[in-house]
Amino acid sequence: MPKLSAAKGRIINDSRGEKTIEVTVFSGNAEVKASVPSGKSRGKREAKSIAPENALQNLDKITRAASGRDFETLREFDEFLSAIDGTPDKRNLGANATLAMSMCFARLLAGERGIPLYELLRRESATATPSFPRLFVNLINGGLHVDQSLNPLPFQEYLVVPQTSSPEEALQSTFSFIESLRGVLASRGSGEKFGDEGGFVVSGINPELGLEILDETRRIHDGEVDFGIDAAASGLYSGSDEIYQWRESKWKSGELLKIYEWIVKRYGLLSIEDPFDEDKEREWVELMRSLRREGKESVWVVGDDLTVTSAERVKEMAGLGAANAAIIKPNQRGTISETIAAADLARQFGWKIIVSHRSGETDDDFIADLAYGIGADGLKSGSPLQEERLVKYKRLIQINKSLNGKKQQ
Ligand code: 2PG
Ligand code: MG
Repeated sequence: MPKLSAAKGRIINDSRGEKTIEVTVFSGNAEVKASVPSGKSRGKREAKSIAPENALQNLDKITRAASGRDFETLREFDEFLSAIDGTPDKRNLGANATLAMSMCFARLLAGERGIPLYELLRRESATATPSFPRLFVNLINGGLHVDQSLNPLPFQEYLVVPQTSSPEEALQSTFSFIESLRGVLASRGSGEKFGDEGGFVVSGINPELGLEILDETRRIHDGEVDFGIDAAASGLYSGSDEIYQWRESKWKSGELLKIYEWIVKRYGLLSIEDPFDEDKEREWVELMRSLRREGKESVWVVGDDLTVTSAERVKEMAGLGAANAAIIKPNQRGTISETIAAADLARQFGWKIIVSHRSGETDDDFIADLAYGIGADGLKSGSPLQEERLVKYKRLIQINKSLNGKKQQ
């Protein structure tokens, strides 16, 4: 089993131009690397990343504590990380430091066993059958992911979801959708501006406008696609007056519910992520009930800030009936095995799972192996116009090619 001999790290820039860490771990002759992303619209219950400089300082502490130890499984290594951190949210070592180490260890183990990373991750899961996820591609960026001087739309993400699980077809459909979307935006006089995840920026205050534009594009697009949104509503919520607000617009929760009911009907939405604040579970339950009443229970009501990739939170929210799908983000937990445990539990409750990037990304493609290996229903990785997002989609295609190669042998 891999023994860690050293870990060294450096500070790199993420896709937003902010600092993050890249870690290299050495074990015998092997050398592996991992870098970690960072979010902007973070849930308050997420594991805590710390300043990159401090996270790097903790690498030595981790390798010293690991010296001479054998770890048989990723879970064993991750439990060791959690134990030396000693807090429920990894604030001592930093969730960025623990995640980078956990990712490196997974790569070391896979290398030592001579199996692909996705296969190692499959074996870490209790319930997984590998399969290709559908792509959830954020093509219109809004909310906090956009320079506010551009007057972005209220919802953070307007997602296009090609109706195929072939990664090649899905990516091709996405690129051709983008070309048509460019035409539609130009005809509306909207110049090309981009948000944090490489999607287009549309100025306006009406939350429906992003869907209207995608729908106009869908009518000329050659290929079947669904739509989703991430309202990222915790960022819209003002607790003191119990109101959701975006610039001059204000909505009570009941009014927001009406908007969701309408757009589900109007655009046949596949998914709604973070429709309400992370602490307003009752509002989520209301939405689930209303969708059921309307015969729309197949819509994915997706927890992100609500569930923060925590098995505990997933269990609690499933008990309340607050959602039926979960975003799975490794840096919300800080280790890969805890991330997989949350995904496993969500699936046991019959939920859909969507593995996701963060708005500040690196060129690490780990989440593609994760999504395929644990058989996630979706992979959310932003617009392929941004290289840091595209590498994840390309990795899925590479996995597919390697599987087809094997079949032909
Ligand atoms: C989200 C993410 C990623 P952030 O809310 O789902 O798209 O954004 O990384 O800023 O939390
Ligand atoms: Mg989200």
